[in-house]
Amino acid sequence: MGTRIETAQTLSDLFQPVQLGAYQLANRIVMAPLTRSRADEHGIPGALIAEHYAQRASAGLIISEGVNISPSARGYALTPGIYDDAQIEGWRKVTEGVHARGGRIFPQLWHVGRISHCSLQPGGVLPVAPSAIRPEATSYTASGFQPCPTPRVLGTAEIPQIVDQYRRAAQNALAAGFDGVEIHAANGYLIEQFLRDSTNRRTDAYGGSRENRARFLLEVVEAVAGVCGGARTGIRLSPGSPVNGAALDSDPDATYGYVVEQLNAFDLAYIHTIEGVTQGPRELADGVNFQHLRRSFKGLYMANNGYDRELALNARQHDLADLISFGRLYIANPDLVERLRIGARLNVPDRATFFGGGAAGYNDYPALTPA
Ligand code: 8OZ
Repeated sequence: MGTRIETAQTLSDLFQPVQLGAYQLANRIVMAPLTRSRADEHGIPGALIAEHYAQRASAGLIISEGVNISPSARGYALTPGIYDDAQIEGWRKVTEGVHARGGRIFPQLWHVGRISHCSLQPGGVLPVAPSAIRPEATSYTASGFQPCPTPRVLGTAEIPQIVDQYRRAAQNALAAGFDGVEIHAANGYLIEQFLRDSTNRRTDAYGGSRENRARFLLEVVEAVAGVCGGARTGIRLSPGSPVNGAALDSDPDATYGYVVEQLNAFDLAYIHTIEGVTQGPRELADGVNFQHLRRSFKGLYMANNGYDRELALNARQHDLADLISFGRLYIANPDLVERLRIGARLNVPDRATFFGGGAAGYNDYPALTPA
């Protein structure tokens, strides 16, 4: 390459290998989970999706879009699943493509709970949730965005069945060649609906006290880590985000602090935290102390939300995070690691192609150097 002047930025350990649980990652840059609604109507990821992730394999780790753990887990049309053989086969091509380019990939295991619509549910039934509280939120159906209905309350005896669906999804993920899994416990979906006192009015062992509201989350973690091992398991949390009609917990620091302390028993690879409001400002987290969560947790801390090059370099320089995940920037920049490393200009994402459609606005964003 001839002589190159190393700047402080290119020497940042953001671009250096890091041990994350069972794996040495090539760098500390993570592709954040991004729902793009490009699977088929059976939730099977095809060649389009495989190409998309293969293009982004230079990330230290890719976390896939949310993946439905069961037919009832679905709240958005054309999102992929990981509960049947055809889906597992589809994912195998994804993981092979990423591995062939030296990357690592975890699927994000997802159950939407009440953020769904009868038209997306098997048999047209109501979506399920811890309590019968209708969210002020919409679900993306075959006929566009629709208001979510009042959900059906899960019976206590049904809850172990859902935990079991997570367990099987984790087994399927390993069968499909994934390197581990991330549990989606953020953004007002099922796990967080149990956790927050704003969305959980149960009077059984899964509601009431903080310990009871965290029970479902911890049972899911136990099941998934039991399959993958803690060193191949991560979890995503959004203590300060009121999205999907879920008002914040009345004491986020105490509730998520309790969760993180309990997670230490499972030796997870990481917590992946949305700092601030999902897809919104970083600042407005109603005083949630993310650094306290980080210090309470034994594994690595993966920070997310609105990071750019400068914020990410700063986070490493001042040791505010172990890894940084980028969502929006990864939509339009398949070679984001290289662009950040040399400070190159970034492609601008096109909102019109975020959800649904084909290769346009998905696989046609150029790399600096054509692959
Ligand atoms: C945007 C659109 C659809 C789903 C999340 C899985 O917020 C999502 C999601 C985001 O976690």
